[in-house]
Amino acid sequence: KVPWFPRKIRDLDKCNLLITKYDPDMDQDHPVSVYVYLSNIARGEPLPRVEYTPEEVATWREVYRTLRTIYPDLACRQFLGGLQQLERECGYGEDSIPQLREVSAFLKEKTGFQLRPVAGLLSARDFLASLAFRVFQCTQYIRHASAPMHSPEPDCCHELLGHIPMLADKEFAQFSQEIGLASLGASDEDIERLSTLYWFTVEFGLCKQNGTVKAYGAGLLSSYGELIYALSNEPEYKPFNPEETAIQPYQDQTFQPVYFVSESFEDAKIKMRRYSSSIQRPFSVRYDPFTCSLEVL
Ligand code: H2B
Ligand code: FE
Repeated sequence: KVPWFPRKIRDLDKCNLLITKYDPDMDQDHPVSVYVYLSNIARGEPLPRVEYTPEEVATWREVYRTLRTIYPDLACRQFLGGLQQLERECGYGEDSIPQLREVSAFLKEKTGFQLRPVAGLLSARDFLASLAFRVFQCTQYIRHASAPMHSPEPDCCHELLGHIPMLADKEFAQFSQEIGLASLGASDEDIERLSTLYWFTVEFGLCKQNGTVKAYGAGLLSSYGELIYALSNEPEYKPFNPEETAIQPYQDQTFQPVYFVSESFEDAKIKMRRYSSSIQRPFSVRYDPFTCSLEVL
């Protein structure tokens, strides 16, 4: 039996299964900020504007300033290009936390991606399904002020600094959507493998550029400590190869012991495509960008 999957963009209203991985009552080491709990945004409603407190803006400033200094050396070209555009055209900077509404409008013009606010970690299936529609589910709250350099859960520093600059790149946007399309109606085992691939590419991926290894994964680009570590000579590097990468165990509590390096985005996309087409499904899907819906063949 094929698991249910969204066919139209408004079906994403049903892709809202939140996972409680880090229960603040259980894990006293990770204080969480007071979440901005978001009701499901009904179709067509504008993204809510958040009035961040001065303390929250101070957290953002510290994160932005610290990371911004190391990006030129360690981030890939596409990321740097995206970030510069966001700084010029979308008010990115250390003085204020960008509003999702503006960032979403910016992305829509660059790559057709749009943001949807989400109150925390979503199930892998729901999260990946939204990518098929070029919708990125994005948290809007910020990490707790007592731990500005670390957040166990995705927060707006991770999304806005790690993910958004990459999603402004056409090729990367395509890569992300294709992982999403491959996930629709897939078995739980295939979702697990696609999540692992997502983890080692979109979150922790490295790629070669002009003979040097650079970071493109959002988990790296939003963590000062791990970004430096990943590009030091401590961790192990393996060439990105979906069959192998998909079954590599990963760490979500500490730094990764191993990172996968792609020759280029082009190369990663071709390999992922080949992998995705090997996933057995009794149907195939095609995305119709005019109606933002899927044709299931
Ligand atoms: N949910 C949210 N809100 N943000 C993410 O970045 C995210 C998620 N990543 N759910 C997903 C899971 C990822 O770890 C993969 C697909 O499992
Ligand atoms: Fe992420």
